Amino acid sequence: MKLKESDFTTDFVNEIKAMYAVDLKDTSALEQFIALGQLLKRYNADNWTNTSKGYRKNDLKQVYYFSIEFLPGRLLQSNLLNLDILDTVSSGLKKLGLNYEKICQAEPDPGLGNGGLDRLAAGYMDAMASLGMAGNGNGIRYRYGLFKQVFMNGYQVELPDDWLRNGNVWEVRRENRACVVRFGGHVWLQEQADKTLRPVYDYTDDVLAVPYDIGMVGYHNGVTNTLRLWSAELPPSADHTYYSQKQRDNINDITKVLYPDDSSDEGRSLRLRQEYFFSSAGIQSIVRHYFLEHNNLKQFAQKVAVHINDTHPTLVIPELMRILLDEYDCSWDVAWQITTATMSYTNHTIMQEALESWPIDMFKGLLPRIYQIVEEIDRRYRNEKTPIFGSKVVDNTAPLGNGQVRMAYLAVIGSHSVNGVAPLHTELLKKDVLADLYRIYPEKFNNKTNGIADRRWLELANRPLTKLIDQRIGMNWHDNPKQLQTLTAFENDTEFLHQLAEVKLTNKQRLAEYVKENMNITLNTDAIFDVQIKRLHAYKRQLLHVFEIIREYQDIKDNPQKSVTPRVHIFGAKAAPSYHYAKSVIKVINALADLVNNDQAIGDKLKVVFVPNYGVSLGELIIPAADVSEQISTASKEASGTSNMKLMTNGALSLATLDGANIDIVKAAGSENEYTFGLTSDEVYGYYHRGDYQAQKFFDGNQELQRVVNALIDGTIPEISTEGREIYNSLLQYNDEYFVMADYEDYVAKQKQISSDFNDVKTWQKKSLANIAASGTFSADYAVARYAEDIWQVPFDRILK
Ligand code: OX2
Repeated sequence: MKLKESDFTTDFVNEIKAMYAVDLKDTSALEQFIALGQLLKRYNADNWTNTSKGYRKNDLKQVYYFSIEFLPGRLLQSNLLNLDILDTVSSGLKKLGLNYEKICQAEPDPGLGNGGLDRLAAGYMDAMASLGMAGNGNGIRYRYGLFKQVFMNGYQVELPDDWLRNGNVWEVRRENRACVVRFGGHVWLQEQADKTLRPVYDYTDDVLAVPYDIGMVGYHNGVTNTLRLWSAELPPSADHTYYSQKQRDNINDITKVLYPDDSSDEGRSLRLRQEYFFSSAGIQSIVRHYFLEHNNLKQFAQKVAVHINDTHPTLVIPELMRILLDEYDCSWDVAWQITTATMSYTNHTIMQEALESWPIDMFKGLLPRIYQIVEEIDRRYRNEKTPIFGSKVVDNTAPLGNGQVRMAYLAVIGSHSVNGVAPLHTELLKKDVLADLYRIYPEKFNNKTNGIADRRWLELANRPLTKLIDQRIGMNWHDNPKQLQTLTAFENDTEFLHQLAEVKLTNKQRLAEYVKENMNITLNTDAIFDVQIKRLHAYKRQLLHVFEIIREYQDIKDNPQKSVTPRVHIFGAKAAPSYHYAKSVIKVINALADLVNNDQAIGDKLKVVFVPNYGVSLGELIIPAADVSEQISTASKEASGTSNMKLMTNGALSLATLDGANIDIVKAAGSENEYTFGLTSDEVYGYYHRGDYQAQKFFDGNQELQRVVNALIDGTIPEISTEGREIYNSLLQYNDEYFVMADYEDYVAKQKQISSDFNDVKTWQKKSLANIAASGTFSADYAVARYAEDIWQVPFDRILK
């Protein structure tokens, strides 16, 4: 949009006056942020209205991306960038004597997700809008986010993430679009006048689903799509009907807190209610919207695509069936044809614990009509497939089995497309996790490698690098990130490589300032910044990284005179509140940090920083400062990974196993520009099949490893006697489920190589450049374009070369 700086400053001052009735100089940064957000919403109002009107007028096919979590990060800067008014607004604010950075930081970071899955969903919303595609998001408006992580005595403590405290300036409450979601009760079939049977629901617990819409602003294209988040409230009858406090609480609880856990059984019934709540509300609203422009269901699947982001929204399948059968009198076959043609599903993990299933009794009690429909899907599936594939295969893949409703199987059976998120992951789905279903429906399976919102992670998070790239190759890459590839022309340009190093230093200084101010640790910005940021999980193997730190520590202590390449090891990670092992690892890292950081003999040769409360905003600070990107999951376990892509585009070199999208990163940037190590996925499966992995053998055969592992239990690291022992036992008594011991030697060898290579600044920067140049292919714009072409069949405007 066009905006004159003087118009902006006038508008802003007026906005402040109207909202707060005080002078500008008396407002806080938070108030300034809210007023600015309000003003942007107004500036963008026509775009938002016209976008949805345009989709309706042209009767465009719409995609609805269902995800139980979205992790959008702060929106102020990305909205300013996408509206093309970032410079005008920041300089206008400066003219008014305000601090633009501070205003940006006053925005709360919505804690509406917990990791890569949710960040991916938010990135795809941005990409859909930027491609000019009719894409909508559908999720839950959690009153409280995941949790705010603080460390007390090195332990993770979870505080409530009250992100909505001051409201959410980007949202619009649309009470007139609310709908009722029913739980529990009895279902029976009532004969109608025309002798047909219709289900009738008695004694249900009704919940009002109220949508809050957030505008998803497209990049320089005037498009604004909608992310719709549902809030659970008392139904309209509440004024006339008595609701006990317990009933009220039950309703309010549905959207109160983001389910913090992917590893425990607690609150499972609440989680199931959350899943049905947003699935049902979303589908009801889609059907209602479809019938604004159509008077029969014939074109439904040509006009609507529903995407199931991991299994949590799988109940959209029986819910759409319910509406078609019970409210539109469709026959089963017609309803099933429409439903499967509409639905598509992405699987994000091969980890068994994340393949959701619900005890039938719980499911039936909470969702009796939906259960009847799932039973019928199951019955028909068995009847159709058993004669062809035999009862063993069908038993293993049917929606109902072992007393459970199996969500992943239901999602595959009820969708026309099933995709994994990196080539290796998709192959493992076909070969292992969903092998039987792949035999039955080979045509459904396809791969869509993940992508990241590069405008956020490069253009916004790393302004110095963006400026440098613009100077060299112009700005076309902003529209077509693959054009970053042209940077390779400068791979031997000493001046450019030097400038790259300067940019990195600037970003490291920025991070060092934050660390000094918030953690009182002084960082040596000449050191290698070695970064591991992701959820804390055994398979991601933060422990292997810990071993390297212990090794470095012992080495410096043993050889105080030896010259070493200084290191700063940086972690950011939240552990699920009930994930005991992960919390022990956090305690160990913090205790190790205390030991190392306070040892005079170590000085600034080695530092360990565990930044608390890692999230999108901290990622934006840490990632541009990274030299090394730790992507060290046990091969086969990380479906894709996305921090690997964000770090790559900011010029970090990957230290990586051949897992997930690491493989594709290495291919794109060239293996000479990354450090790969460890067992391959085939080797890991080899151990599984033979059953002959012996961690003890690796331990016995490597004295250095023995010393490192013993440091967990011999008092080297103070105050971890319980946690150290648990981890020690997980390795030696329980045979090291994630092959840390097997990969140790190769990992350490690569770490040593890094320490030596880092000293050759020019060669290092050349490798860094190769990463930046090759990173464009991991832009979410391309990923979403492929979803649109292959799966959703929705048109989009932008041509991506
Ligand atoms: C994550 C996967 O673990 C990660 O590898 C992937 O990059 C991300 O999803 C986005 O696809 N919960 N989180 C994930 O999967 C599940 C389930």
